[in-house]
Amino acid sequence: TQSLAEAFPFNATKAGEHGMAAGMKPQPGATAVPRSRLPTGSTLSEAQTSPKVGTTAAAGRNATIGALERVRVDSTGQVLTTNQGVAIADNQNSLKAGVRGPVLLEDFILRDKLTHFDHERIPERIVHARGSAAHGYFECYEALTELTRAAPFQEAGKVTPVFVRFSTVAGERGSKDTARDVRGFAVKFYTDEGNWDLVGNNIPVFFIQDAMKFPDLVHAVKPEPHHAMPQAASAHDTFWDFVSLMPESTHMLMWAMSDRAIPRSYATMQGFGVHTYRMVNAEGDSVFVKFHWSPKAGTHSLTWDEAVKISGADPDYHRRDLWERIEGGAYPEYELAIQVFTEEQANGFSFDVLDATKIVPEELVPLRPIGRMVLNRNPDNFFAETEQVAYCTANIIPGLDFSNDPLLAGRIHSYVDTQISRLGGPNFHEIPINSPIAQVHNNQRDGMHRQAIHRGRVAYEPNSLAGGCPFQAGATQGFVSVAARLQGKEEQAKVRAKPELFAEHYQQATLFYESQSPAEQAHIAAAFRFELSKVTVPAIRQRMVASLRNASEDLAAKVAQGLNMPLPEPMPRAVTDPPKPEVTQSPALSLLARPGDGSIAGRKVAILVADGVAGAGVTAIHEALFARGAVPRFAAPRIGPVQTSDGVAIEADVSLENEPGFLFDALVLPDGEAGVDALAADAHTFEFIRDQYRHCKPLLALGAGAALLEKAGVPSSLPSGEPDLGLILEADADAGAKKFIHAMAHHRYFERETDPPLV
Ligand code: HDE
Repeated sequence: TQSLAEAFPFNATKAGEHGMAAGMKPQPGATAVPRSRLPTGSTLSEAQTSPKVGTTAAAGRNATIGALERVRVDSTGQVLTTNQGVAIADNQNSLKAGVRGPVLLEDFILRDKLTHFDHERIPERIVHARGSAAHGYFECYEALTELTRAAPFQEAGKVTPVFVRFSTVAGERGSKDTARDVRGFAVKFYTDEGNWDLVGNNIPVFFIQDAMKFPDLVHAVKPEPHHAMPQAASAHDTFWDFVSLMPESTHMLMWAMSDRAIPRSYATMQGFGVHTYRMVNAEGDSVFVKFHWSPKAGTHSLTWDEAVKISGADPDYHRRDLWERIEGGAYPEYELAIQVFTEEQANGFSFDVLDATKIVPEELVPLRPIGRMVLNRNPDNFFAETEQVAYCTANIIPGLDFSNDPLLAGRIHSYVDTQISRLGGPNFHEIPINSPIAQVHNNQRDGMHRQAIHRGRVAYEPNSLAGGCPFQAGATQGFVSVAARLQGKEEQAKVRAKPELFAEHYQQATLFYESQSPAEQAHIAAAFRFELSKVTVPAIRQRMVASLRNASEDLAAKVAQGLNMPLPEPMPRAVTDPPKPEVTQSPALSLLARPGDGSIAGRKVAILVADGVAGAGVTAIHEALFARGAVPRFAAPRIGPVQTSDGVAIEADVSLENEPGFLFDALVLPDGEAGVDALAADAHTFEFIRDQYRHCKPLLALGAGAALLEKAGVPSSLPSGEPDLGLILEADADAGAKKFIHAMAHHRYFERETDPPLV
């Protein structure tokens, strides 16, 4: 018998065709950085043995693992096949009539491959297209049976698996992570009684009050239709044209121009349900609730200059951070809290709780913590899970219900509607990431891509032929809507109108601005200045500043000054004598109110090194940071081994050009004259230092390293003359590490900031 190689001499073996490289197996554990230096499971440099590169999923406390196991594919040791399972002998050459002849139509193997490829893309989400997600669990602190019969809250310690997707709103699927934008915070709870989706944002209010206006808002913020610019940005005419004509946006604009819109990490931002929802107990009694997620790591954001630079160097900044935190074991964690109030209380508030442009201040109704959520497993496959997941505000379970918020009503319709076209038909609930753990039994049948194989001849209810199954659950088990009261004749008439309190647009915008720290207020003014300076039509700028005068004269004056324009007359108000607000200062609205647990886990630190540095000191710092779960990295002019003056072995895992300084949360400068001179010969060093300083991050200079600070023009004290607590000069590495770790827990040193920046 003839061998294949003899039968097809022109069809060389695979290894031969690709050269020797294809025949070489990757070396297990071959990474640039010694594994001992990376957090366990880190993907900073992926080991070949990593569960992410291989085919075995990482372990995690997550009941969805079992359900997804059925559809996991492990190709280890398997041959290539077509989609019909036919083994493919040759995956390199199409079938031709002769070696130099035409390709034959009968090549079903080529057509199978190309046809599938041609249809690999699905439409992206119309908003929130760019996102990243993770698996995890929600754990309830105590039974909430007095408030709700919802499954996740029925006993202390009850664990419910979740899948959480974070997103930006305006940008397309491939856009940058660090745009100034609202972040989506969507949680799918796979509860025992069906899926509950809490589809929230990282900002507790919204731009508009009624779903009727949503397509207009989105059209205004998306790239302008004639030239499709700008991508992932609100700093353009159409957005500001729309919002300046929509005074109800003012409160949301305060949040969107604040540092909330440029979070440091998905692990350091809050999440909010936004709308008022209801909790319903087993007796059918209901209360209003607002949902709040607060990160255990505290709320921290970027500075604008930093966000702009990061978007160039690492557009995947937040996606990478989320992935690496989970791979490294620094699991993002959030506490869930509710604000509970009755309908009667709500009727007495100075604002309407059905108005999504209003918060319920924490000082008016305190937060009650009810559980925690931990994200501990990365998806196996981005498309199958993160892209195909379908969240929907209509997905609620017994024990929860909606309020009459008109924005929420539109959402209850919109999500399923958009998903039917995005995911190709009405059966997307069967895609593994969307299917509930609770079993699905109903008489819905057929449609595109049906997976379930329903047996029997009965597809209707009531029936006797199937013994009446599946049967109605009844009020004790099934979902029952709260019989919401309709109050008086006026509410019962059909109207296109809004409640009176919806017309007051400024008091909570004022509350937000006045509750910020001076640094945060300065950032808000600078953000308005930046965004409006990109607007080309002066009338839009004037209208916006005129509107801001109703929220804050201080802010309006700063913005007008920043835009070099006279202060316009205030915009006429719809309501001149609004009810007195209950709260005029809400410290909880400042990001500084939630500093976190003091941990530095997951934070990235650059340790600059070059040939000639003193190795022992920087190695000691590296170890101290690593021991606390931070991610220290040696950055040198070139990657690879560094010749230290004391012979301590150091391997640089990043270079000054491939990971610029603004990608790090903190910076260490080494001791050792020769090494310091080598660093000073590379101008990247000074960019590193200046960016770290300008972005108000902690810096540690060991011994001779202090000379670099001076050369970079970094002042040794604050503009006020006070000492700069984020700037640490130390000869001794152990003492330096201690002070530095303490300084990192404080995050940022905004006292350094001047406008314009001096460094
Ligand atoms: Fe959404 N929104 N939205 N939205 N939204 C979508 O659903 C919509 C609103 C939010 O990670 C879309 O499947 C309308 C508020 C998140 O997959 C779409 C209105 C809040 C996500 C849609 C709103 C949100 C979406 C796009 C006004 C915070 C991403 C694709 C009535 C509480 C979920 C899709 C994910 C996604 C409609 C307003 C949050 C088009 C009509 C308010 C986090 O259906």
